[in-house]
Amino acid sequence: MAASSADRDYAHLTFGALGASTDTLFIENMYPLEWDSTSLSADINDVAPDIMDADFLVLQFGDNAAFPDNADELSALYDAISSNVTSSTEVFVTSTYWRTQETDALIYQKSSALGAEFIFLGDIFLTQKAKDFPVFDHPGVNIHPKDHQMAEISKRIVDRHEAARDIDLLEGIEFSGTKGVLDQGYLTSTGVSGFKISFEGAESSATNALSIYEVTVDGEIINARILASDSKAAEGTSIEVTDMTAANKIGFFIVKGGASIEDEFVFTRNGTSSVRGAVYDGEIYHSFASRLNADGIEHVVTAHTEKGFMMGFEDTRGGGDRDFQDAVIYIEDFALF
Ligand SMILES: [Ca+2]
Ligand SMILES: [Ca+2]
Repeated sequence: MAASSADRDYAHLTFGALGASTDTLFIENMYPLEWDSTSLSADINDVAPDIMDADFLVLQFGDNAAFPDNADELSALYDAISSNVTSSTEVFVTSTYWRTQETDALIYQKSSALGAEFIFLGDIFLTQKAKDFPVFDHPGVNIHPKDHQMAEISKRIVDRHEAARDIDLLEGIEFSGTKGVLDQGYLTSTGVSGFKISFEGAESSATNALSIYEVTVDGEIINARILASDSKAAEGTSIEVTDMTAANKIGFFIVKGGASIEDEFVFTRNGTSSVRGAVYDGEIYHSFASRLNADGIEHVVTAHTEKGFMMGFEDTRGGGDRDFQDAVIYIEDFALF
């Protein structure tokens, strides 16, 4: 950590944003336990009373753990802490900062088992060079999160705290939580591995095709493909998606009225599309950015759940009943993107 002063580290910023006194803030640097469990029991015993008393707990481990060599140590660390967490504590677990996918997959599992909110940080360091402050001579220190990145980490924790914790999408019931895609930075392909999309129950008078595309680093939308021509009919099934180009971002869209998996959708940067060469004038709603939607509003909600990364779509122009339950999918193994 390399904030310019203690009050600019993310712990102090988060406590300030929550209106909590920093007198009640307890910070413990436990990084040696990420690779060495020798003193695990004794060290956990030392902090156990503070963990058990905490109203708000943030766990950030993994950047110092080699994978797979230290997977057992990292796993044991989470388990030891988890055994001291009570149900009255609001728990947040962050990904690695320097984005280690296999480690993140393990952390995500531990986070789910703990019932914690998982917060992805792995895209923040990519912005670091452009917003470096302060600058340190030592390169090892310099790559740690500094003031701007600390503020971003804190913002993500506070935003998640304020977002609805339990997402329950119900037919015809307006969804009142946070809309849009959480952790879009996580929806990025490494090109080395696929992921699985499961279709869940959804209710709508319309048939909705569920579809995916990639967004290149230059912002071009490419490789759009229909995954299910009728997401309702696909309920209970899943599909594997592979062969995405590394570093491309991933967006989903629904085509109201359905579409054939043989249809070819071509998007321009502003989201207009053509199908089989003709301009498509039906309704399409995108997860990637609300500006791509004809009505300019969000048509998707997302949440990290035990079943994977959930995504729910609203299929009515202008929002309709805003139940975001007109096409629902879970993205599994997304930690391996
Ligand atoms: Ca709806
Ligand atoms: Ca609905």
